Amino acid sequence: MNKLLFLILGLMVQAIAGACVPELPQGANKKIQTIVTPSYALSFMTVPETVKVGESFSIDWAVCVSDRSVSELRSVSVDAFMPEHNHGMNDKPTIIDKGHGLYHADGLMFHMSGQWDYIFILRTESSVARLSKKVWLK
Ligand SMILES: [Cu+2]
Repeated sequence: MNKLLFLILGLMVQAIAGACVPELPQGANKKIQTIVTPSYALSFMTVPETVKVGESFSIDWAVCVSDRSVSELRSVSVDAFMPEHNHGMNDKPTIIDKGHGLYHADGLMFHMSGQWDYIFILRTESSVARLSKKVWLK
């Protein structure tokens, strides 16, 4: 998506929902995806940008908390699921908490073509939120 349009849309979403804006250092990566809920906002990018069936990839993401009533995040992880087949990935990714709401995961792989859901799991002491985004692979 055009960077300026993305920025404008981001500001509109922020204005409407009072959402925070996660700051993900994107470097040369052009494909940032964002998930916004009333409590959280999350931006992520895959490395490589285009994920292919049977090829291992990494994800970098940033999370921020919009709803001040939500207590501090204890852990954030990522997983992926194929809802049509009711299965996940073959291996668990390795997740690194880089601090300041930034995370990195290695070792993800979509082993089949079709629809997958990225699922980010955000845990506080008293709650678990699952933020998901669909992706289709040929
Ligand atoms: Cu499957």
